[in-house]
Amino acid sequence: SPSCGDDKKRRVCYYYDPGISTVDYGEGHVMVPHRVTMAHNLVAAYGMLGDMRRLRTAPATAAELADFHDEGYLALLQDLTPDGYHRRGGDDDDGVGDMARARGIHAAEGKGGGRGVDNPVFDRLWDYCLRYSGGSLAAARALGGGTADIAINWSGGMHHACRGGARGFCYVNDIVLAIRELLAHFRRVLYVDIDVHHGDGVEAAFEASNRVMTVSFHQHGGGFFPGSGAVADVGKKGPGQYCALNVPVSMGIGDEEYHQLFEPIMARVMEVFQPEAVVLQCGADSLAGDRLGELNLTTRGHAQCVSFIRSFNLPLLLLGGGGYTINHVASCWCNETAVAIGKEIPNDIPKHGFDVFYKNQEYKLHYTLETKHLPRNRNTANSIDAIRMAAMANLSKLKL
Ligand code: TV1
Ligand code: CA
Ligand code: ZN
Repeated sequence: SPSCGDDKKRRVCYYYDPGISTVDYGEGHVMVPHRVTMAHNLVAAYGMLGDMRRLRTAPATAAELADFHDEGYLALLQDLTPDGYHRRGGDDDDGVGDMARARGIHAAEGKGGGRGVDNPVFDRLWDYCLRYSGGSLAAARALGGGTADIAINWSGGMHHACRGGARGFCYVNDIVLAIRELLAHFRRVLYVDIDVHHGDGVEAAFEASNRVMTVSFHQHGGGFFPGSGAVADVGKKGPGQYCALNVPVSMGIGDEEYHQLFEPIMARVMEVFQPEAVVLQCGADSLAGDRLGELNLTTRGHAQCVSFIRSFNLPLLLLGGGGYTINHVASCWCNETAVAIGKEIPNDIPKHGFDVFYKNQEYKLHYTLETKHLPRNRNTANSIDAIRMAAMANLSKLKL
């Protein structure tokens, strides 16, 4: 089947920390960590846990996070409490103060209309950061130590977090931490990001390096967050220039056009960059019917990215990321777990404790939506060709 790539088996390590299952960004927030628990329960219901090794995942330590993050920011993350006060005292006491706001964190505004804040302080925030980062670090170590061919952490993939602050629902950048771990074992690491948003935090962290290439596919234009990641954006002059590649698309792109970009561009990236390991951020907000994203990928089209990257047979780290229609997200990551293992799984969702969540997709893994509910495709054959040619031109300038 085209969605499974080659049939060769891989040693897959799977990291799931149940400690994230009850984490709550606050009422009405679109980011729901529980979707990872739903994915995990689906993976279990399909009988896939026995096909993977599950190694102990310990929460990361503050010292491990300090490998990338600013110590002052980490101290603040640890110190803030949801009621808007500090555990140990910091700046003024007007709730989540100026110091926090400067770091991108805000008191959750419970009352009033409109959308809430992107990065609220919630209960067990620090513990949550340690757990999802611990999973990505453990996964990177399994690949670095050669004990796994593919390592999975669906709770990771928080690509917007910066060295000194939170951004776009991301507080700690587990991807940067994992890549830094991989760099201890591999000469060159490729980062690929199919989340609907630009992977700006990871791109910025490795902007000056020619040992890490970052490639992001994302929705762009019309004020879509974060707004960066134009095709001309290849990084500052220096050794890392052209080691950042951006593939912006317009709303409504479907599987066929997406893969007219993804496959030729990624095949060329593999040729020119010759990575020794790959990190694939599998943000599921690029799926059709997402609450935030406006692309039209199916679960098969999304998984085709995973199987295409897998077919290069390099140590591969699979991470989660965005994804805001949570039954779609769980279906997507469960199916991609099957792709990682190299197993065919039936389309009928098995009966399990969470199957009610899949009622409005008729209990099918590969859900379908009515065309009238989908955003109009604003891409044209010409615009796709132009983006592919511009991306290829950038790649031809990469000299290592
Ligand atoms: C609380 C409650 C927060 C409801 C945030 C959508 C909400 C959004 C909410 C939301 C929302 C964004 C911005 C505007 C920047 C702001 C995990 C100038 C219905 C990786 C992050 C998107 C995506 C941030 C993260 C974006 C990821 N969109 N409802 N917030 N300000 N923020 O546009 O890449 O998926 O939307
Ligand atoms: Ca992206
Ligand atoms: Zn996203």
